[in-house]
Amino acid sequence: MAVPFTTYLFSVKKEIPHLDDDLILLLNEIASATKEISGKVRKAGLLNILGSAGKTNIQGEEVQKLDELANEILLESLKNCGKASQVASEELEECIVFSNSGYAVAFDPLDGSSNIDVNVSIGTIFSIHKDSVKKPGKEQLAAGYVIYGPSTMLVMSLGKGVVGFTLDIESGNFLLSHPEIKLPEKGKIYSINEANKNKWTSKGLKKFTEYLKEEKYTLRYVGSMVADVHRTLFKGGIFIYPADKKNTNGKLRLLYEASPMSFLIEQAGGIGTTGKERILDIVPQSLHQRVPVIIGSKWEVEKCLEFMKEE
Ligand code: P6P
Repeated sequence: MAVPFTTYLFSVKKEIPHLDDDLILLLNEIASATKEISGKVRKAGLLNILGSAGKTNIQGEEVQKLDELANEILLESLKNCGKASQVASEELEECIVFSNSGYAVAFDPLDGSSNIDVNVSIGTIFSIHKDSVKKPGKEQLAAGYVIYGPSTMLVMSLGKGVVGFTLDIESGNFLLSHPEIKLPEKGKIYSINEANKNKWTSKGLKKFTEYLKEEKYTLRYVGSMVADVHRTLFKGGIFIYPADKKNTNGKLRLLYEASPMSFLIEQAGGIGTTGKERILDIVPQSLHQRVPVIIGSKWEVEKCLEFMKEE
């Protein structure tokens, strides 16, 4: 039988110095919280938890009922497990401090909420630091996401490569299904919301996407970062959410979207940049800071940077 999540964590403990029992407990808590979220997502239409919660969050975005529920499930789990000192959530204006000891966790409880009501893949993204969420992404101890797609998968890195687990409905366990996820050096897919093309602030980026079309690349854009990055991780290529005239720092948030996803992509052999700097080098200035995101296979990201430098 495939290795269960917790068994896997204990089996790699000796190879990963920072993976202590507390971090294993914390990761296990996050995994079980996302199992509960997965259950709710998969029968949302029967539980009257689809649609808007009738409020807007700190981002100025309309909160969906499932956003709120996922946030509550994660907060409750992280508080009760006693291994998180502070948490930051996309849905909360400020950090919540649980105690003065434990790990710092930043998460997007349900990313891609505009897709919830139309049954398209969404996900939970998490990032774990030693003691503060406001450290550069390169200091993450662990980062990952759970994608609620045709199957529920947990994809994670502890700083030594990327590994994937699939939720087995019968046993209720995340079982090891992808022991080593490696990003292809080059892909044939690019992922960007071309509807915003006339608002992009980089002319080089426009030329890059035109170049990809001449090179017969396919465009795939789900509109859930988790789904678009998951496909990029497995198929290669590039995912971009650039700066535009409306979102001058891009739309995606550093702490719980750009940074954990860049960590995974780099660990899988790719590159994560804003177009100007490595995402993992950025020292966060604010909790909900946004950054432009250009992540994916080395070949495409380096080619994109070449075009952006020419402008
Ligand atoms: P747009 C979802 O709302 C999200 O935060 C990410 O998951 C996704 O990549 C992006 O926004 C989509 O934004 O403007 O293309 O709809």
